[in-house]
Amino acid sequence: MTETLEGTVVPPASDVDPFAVEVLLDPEPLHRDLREAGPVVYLSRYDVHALARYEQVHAALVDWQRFESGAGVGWTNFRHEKPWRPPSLLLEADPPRHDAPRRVLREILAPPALRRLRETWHAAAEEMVDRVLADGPELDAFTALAKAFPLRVFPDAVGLGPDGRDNLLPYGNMAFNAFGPLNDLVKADAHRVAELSAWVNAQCRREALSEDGFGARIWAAADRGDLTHEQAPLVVRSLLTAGVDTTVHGLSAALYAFATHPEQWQRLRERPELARVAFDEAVRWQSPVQTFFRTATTDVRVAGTVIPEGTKILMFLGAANRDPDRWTDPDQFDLARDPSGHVGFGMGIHQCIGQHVARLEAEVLLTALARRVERIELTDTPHRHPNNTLRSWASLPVRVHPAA
Ligand code: OVM
Repeated sequence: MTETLEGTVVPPASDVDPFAVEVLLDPEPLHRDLREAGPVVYLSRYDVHALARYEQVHAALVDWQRFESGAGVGWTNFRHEKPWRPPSLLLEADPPRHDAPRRVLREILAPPALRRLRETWHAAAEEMVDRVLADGPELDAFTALAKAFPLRVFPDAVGLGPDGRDNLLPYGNMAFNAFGPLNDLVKADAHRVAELSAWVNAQCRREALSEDGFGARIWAAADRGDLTHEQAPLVVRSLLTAGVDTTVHGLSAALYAFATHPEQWQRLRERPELARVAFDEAVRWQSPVQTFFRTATTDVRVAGTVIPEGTKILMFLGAANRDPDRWTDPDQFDLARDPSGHVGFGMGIHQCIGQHVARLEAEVLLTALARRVERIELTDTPHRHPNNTLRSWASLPVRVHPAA
């Protein structure tokens, strides 16, 4: 860091590519380097400023006035480039436009509204775990549990029809890749953009949705005048974009954590009420959503560095969640810690609106497993699936030891 006469700090520069496949598959070394380099690092390859320390990431997340989302939360700057799809009314909007959609969806996904799902989801988890265990002790926990469970319960809760549900994960994978630069991961999806978008958009129509799901509630809010009828399908689209891959890879993170920390699994078995905290700790430890961008609405001074108006800022949520200045033994997955304050769900006005849905999925699945399984161990190297934004998985081969 160099201090100029005016007290303005020239940040360290790096030509590293945070979206290179090797980095995406193993991001922790880069996170450490960026945290240690300084509170702000200039990434020359993408002409953005990066924040990797908890203090600065947290401060940027809660300062929506100076760190806007409306120019997109990916690398693409909507002020200059056309977004790949109409911007999200939640994720890619700022107050006041952001507020009505946020209020409507928050109500629909709030804990009281989820109570009616608990019984059904609990039963679904018990049934799935019984069936998986009946198939023998060796399984791919990614495919058989982490991926299967959200797909079993969430699309029904939204009110989707039975056809084409296998488009959900590819669509989410594409949407999360699209926050990164136009690299090979984005290009690999390009041939499916039109087809997958058409399917998702069709599911957002009122006629495509059952009468008792989250989707129908969004349309009912439009009938009440809380939203316009033009906004309703876009809010449904947010559920379908942000609600599937995130939980799949978040549950994977939790299962991976327990497969590699048997003493923590023991603790969960003794106190199953820790399931929710365990999930949050897994989200802190792995940060399924690794990064998001913001755009400076004015020349913003961060720890002495001036980030120019209109430029992008890359926030490393995963690095902040393991910042040793904020967390004791940050690399340890530990149910005894209080993970609250982690930025794995973001922070501030855009903080994950579906987090209660995700926690409920995790709670019912982990408690069903904890009752029946004494130990989970890896039988082979788990495989990651590279994505520009998601810390995602391809396989999680394990052996489970059924409880007596
Ligand atoms: C959205 C949305 C919200 C959060 C994450 C996300 C693809 C999308 O509103 O569409 O990731």
